[in-house]
Amino acid sequence: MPHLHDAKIKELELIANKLRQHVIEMVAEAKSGHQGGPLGMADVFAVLYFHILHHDPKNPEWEERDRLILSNGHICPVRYAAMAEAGYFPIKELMTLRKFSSRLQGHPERMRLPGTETTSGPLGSGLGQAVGLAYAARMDKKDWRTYCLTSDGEHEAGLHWEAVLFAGKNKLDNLVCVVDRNHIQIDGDTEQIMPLEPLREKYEAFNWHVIECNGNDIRDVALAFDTAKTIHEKPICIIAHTIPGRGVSYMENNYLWHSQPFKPGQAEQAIEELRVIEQKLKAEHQI
Ligand SMILES: Cc1ncc(C[n+]2csc(CCOP(=O)(O)OP(=O)(O)O)c2C)c(N)n1
Ligand SMILES: [Mg+2]
Repeated sequence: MPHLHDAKIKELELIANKLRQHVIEMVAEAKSGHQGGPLGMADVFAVLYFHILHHDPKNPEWEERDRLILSNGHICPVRYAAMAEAGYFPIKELMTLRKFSSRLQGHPERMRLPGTETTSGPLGSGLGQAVGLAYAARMDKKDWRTYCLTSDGEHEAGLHWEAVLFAGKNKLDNLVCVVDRNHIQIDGDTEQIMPLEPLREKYEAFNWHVIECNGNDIRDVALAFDTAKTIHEKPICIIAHTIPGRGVSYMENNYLWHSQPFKPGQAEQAIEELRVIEQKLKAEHQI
């Protein structure tokens, strides 16, 4: 099992913090967009783009790259932030989020932005696409892996479970489905609107290997992805338990921050709180 050194953990924690700051600045500038999911998933994106994925930001169509499918397209601000930090495009382009003719639309558009792999937004459809890619990789005897990020709310779509069935039947061990288990959707708590539990047991019943992790703990997230690479004969589901709005006190666990415009002063407060966390991380790690 690859061991992550403390220095690498700190580096990833600081990157996740930076991604969160970008998300706030982007959505504030756009005057619309999603905050809860992107902030909750910043640690997962930091680990993926800066530790797990085989990719080449200067050559997004590199044939051997791992494929990252963002099924819950609405959390794309954090993907754009991770891509910019990784070198896919200039960081200043992040401020064009949701603007007319921008490559960074409110939901990702593959033809506009190389590296996004799919156009997404209609929830429930990403895993089916990811399953197709993983199946094709196996047919072509390719080593690249497919990662599909999904939200908990989109598990209410029947289409998603068809893909779960197919992957389980075909033992797609080159496929990882990550669930952002943040317990919120637009209108409130998933368990009140359409209960998903027992989620782990559901995936296991469909012949998947399930790993649960604290999605806001870099070490735990990295361990989950590294462990996934060692699993054979089953597709892997990583249930990442996250806090929506992570890092901003007034947003955490409040479903209203799935998406809503900032009121005057709120974005500034969010940035201030994230900068305090950044300074604390730097002081702890003597950077
Ligand atoms: C098929 C489809 N139906 C409805 C929507 C509208 N929609 C966008 S986000 C969302 C909430 C889904 O919950 P989740 O993705 O868990 O929200 P988050 O945790 O990111 O706040 C809905 C219903 C959509 N994008 N696609
Ligand atoms: Mg959710």
